[in-house]
Order: sequence, then structure tokens, then C-alpha cells
Amino acid sequence: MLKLIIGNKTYSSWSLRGWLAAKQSGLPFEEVVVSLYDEAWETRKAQSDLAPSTGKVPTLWDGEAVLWDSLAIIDYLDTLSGGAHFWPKERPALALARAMAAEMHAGYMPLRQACGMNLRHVLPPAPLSAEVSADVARILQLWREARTRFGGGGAFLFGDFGAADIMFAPVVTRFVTYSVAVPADARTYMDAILAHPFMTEWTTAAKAESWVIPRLEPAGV
Ligand SMILES: N[C@@H](CCC(=O)N[C@@H](CS)C(=O)NCC(=O)O)C(=O)O
Repeated sequence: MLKLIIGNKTYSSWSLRGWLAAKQSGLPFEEVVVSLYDEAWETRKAQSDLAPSTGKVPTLWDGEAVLWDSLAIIDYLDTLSGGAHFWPKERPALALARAMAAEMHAGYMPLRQACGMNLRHVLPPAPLSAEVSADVARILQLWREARTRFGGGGAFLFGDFGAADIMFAPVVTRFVTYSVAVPADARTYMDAILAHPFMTEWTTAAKAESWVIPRLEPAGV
């Protein structure tokens, strides 16, 4: 059976992407949660199941095959599950979905640094830097473009839940955590993500965690 190693569900945005991909594949998998950055972490990350990724999660084992990195995991599981669960079929939609997923994977550093994923809090609105605001504006523009051109009346970016939604799901939770102001169409999309059964399963499990990683907690809370 597949084995997916992930970090704390409260904090680990890349793990959420890998886990959503495993769920979306429909394939059975064993889930192993490791507690990131605690006193045992340096030892834990050197163990044989995490050594290939140098301790990065998500890490996916498929027998002797191992891969890490959320986007690589999505593509591997897409292949393994028959190619029908992750990407839109039509080329213009496929092109935008792939470009959006890649842009998310490689970019938005100001947003990612200023607004780490933390499912424990909804913080009062606070001013965003110009760089973070630019990331937010770009994401909202891409969501609107995908849904307008290719949403086809479905609830997600390209109609059905897929790889692009998986990549942006932790952005949705960040917008909630940091009370980022969004227009109504974005809020509708965010609500669909938050209500997706995979997301409610993850957030319920996150709420049951007791780990606290001080450096990932907002100041003054
Ligand atoms: N590019 C990777 C990023 C993975 C990553 O940085 N994961 C973080 C947790 S969210 C991690 O493994 N941190 C542990 C460490 O760096 O020691 C992906 O797409 O999966």
C-alpha cells in the first residue's frame, strides 16, 4: 500500500497538498504524521523513511519507489490512478491549471512568509505589505480567470475538484486565518474548498492535535 508521511495538520501546508492528492487519487494509503521541528525532529528526519527527501514532507512511498514534493506527488498519483482525477481534459484549461499549480508551487513567497498556515486561529484583519497584497491580488485574478473561463458552473477552479484546487487549498485557509478581504466570487470558491469532505476531514484532525510549534504561532495570540 502507498505510505504518505506528512507533518502536523495544523501547520503543514505542503503536507495538506500531498494528503489531498492522495485522497483525490482514490487509492488506499497509510498515513504517517510526524511532528515537525520539535526536539526529536533532527533525529526523526534522518531516519530511513525521510532520508531520501532530507526530511521534507510530504513524502510518498510506493513500495521501493519514493518521491517527495507536492507537485511531483500529484503527478505520480495522477499516473497511478489513471489520469482522470487531477487535471482538466481540454488543452486551454489544462494549460492554465498546470501554470497556476506551478506558479503556486514556486511563488508567492511574501504571502507564504507573512501568513504561514495555521488552522488554529482566525486573526483580526491586519494591514498587508505591498508585496503580500500583490500576491493576494494575483491569486484572486487567477481564481477568477479559471472559474470564469473553465469553471463551467462547478464549484471549483476548473469545475470539478482537482490539482489546481489542491495546490491553492492552503491559500484558502490562510485567507481565512489572516482575515484577508476578498470579493464575493472568491469567497464562494473558498467556501466550496472549506466544505469539501477532504478538507473537513483534515481540519477536524488538525483541531484534535495538541502540538504547538512556537515559531509558527502568531505573535501576541
Ligand atoms: N516544495 C516542497 C516543500 C516541502 C516542505 O518544505 N515541507 C515542509 C513542511 S510544510 C517541511 O518538510 N519542513 C521540514 C524541514 O524543512 O525540516 C513541496 O512541494 O512539497
